[in-house]
Amino acid sequence: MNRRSWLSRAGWGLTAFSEFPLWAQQDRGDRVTHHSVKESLPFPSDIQRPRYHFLPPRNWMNDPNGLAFYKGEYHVFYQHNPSAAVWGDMHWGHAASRDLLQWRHFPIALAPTPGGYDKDGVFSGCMVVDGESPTLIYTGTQPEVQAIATSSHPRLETWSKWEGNPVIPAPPIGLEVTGFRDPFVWKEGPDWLMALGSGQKGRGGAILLYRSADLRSWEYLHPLVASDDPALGTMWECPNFFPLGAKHVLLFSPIPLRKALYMIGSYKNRRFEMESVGSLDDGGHFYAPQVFTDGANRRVMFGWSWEGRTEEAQVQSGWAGALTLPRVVTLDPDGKLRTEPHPLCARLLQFSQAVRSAPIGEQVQEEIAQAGIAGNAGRLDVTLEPGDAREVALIFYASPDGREETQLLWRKESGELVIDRSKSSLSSSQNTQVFQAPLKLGKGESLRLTLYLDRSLVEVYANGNCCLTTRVYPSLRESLGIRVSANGKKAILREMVWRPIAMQVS
Ligand code: DQQ
Repeated sequence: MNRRSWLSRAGWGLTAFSEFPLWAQQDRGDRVTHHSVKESLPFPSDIQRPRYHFLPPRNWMNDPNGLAFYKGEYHVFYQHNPSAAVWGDMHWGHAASRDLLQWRHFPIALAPTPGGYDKDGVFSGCMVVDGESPTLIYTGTQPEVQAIATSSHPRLETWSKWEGNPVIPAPPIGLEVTGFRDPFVWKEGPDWLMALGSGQKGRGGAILLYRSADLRSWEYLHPLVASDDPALGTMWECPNFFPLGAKHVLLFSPIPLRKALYMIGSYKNRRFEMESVGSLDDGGHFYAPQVFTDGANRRVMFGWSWEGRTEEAQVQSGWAGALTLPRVVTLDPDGKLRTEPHPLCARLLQFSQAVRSAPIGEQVQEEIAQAGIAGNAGRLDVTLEPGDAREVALIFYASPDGREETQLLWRKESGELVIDRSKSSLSSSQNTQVFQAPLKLGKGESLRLTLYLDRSLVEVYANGNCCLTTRVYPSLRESLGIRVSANGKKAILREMVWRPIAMQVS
């Protein structure tokens, strides 16, 4: 395994453009259950609920499922507990969007059938279109089996489970598996192929490969890829497998690593040979992503951003879990995976406020404040030249009295970008663990940061090659301040641009 390739690759840099027709496209008047503006603000006094990341109207969500662009609309299905803000009683929630940003929430797409093969939960899966027939392929529990459902509804609002389910009733004979779930299906010539998350007892993670002619009758072929490296976990959840440039990419979420990894390699004779492995996101709150192809043929990824607070705090707030922004996945010319926010994200933003070329010191704080740069819902672009500094910091969500603040630090010596949440919240219900991503800067290279701040959900993109999704829960309404600091005399703030968001989405 190429250890150096553990560096995650992420992109940054969007051109903002301003206005967006708010909820104008939302209510087409043909459904009574569509979100109205009023319904979209179910938690008016909650200062931690994200405003522009996707999340259900209420209660729990985890992995994105069945992502698809179908008949001009983007569809997101997701693991959902409809009756509480904690994991359990897994259903598939469903929403659709024309722009990947504003969503109409639909009724539950799939629910457990009492006494059936999915009585204990409708777990993760994907969607394909089989001729004219949109089909969901998912895991039913307990035990873990694979099943399908089809829809003839033009907007995919109603689904029927196939009467012959489950389509794969048990793991292959002779394999002792540590898990058997989360089908990812694609078409290859006349065949449907399925990559299934698994692991071999006493060995390590594995992805099992199946083949079918009709999505109903499946034949086990062999492991698409398997590992006996303990550093890569014991069971690989939520696989995604797709061609990218001249290579193939596998995404998976290994138990017990609590992060999502990618492998780049070659695919021959229906076996995947891994050439490099890396982390998709190092912020500690990104898991089980899914990739689909958008209207312009881009590979687009949504990840699940889980909470970083206690279950009690989740239940009290009435919601838990969100999706990241959609990220475009590409291969760099040097063969590394890059993820950056989808160009449509620029539509979220409005006018900008900026500070340019100022030495980092007391004066610059004045300039930032005078420019009106402050807030908790928008995009912040910052270019810093560290000069002789061993450490530079971008501080956000800072209260005027200094009691709350979140620090993003670049450390020269360790070559790391660190997110320090130890002072993020006065509430003890927040997990304050520190997260870091490797980030070495070449001689004279600037630190280029793009942050999407959305109340408790923060996405950081740095220098086109690292990405951190992190949750923080400031408790004070006035924790909105933004500052920079450096422990050297030559550090310069080359540019700071703040673009607040222009619309209310969640
Ligand atoms: N979440 C689902 C499983 C999947 C896991 C259950 C990953 O299908 O393996 O909610 O978070």
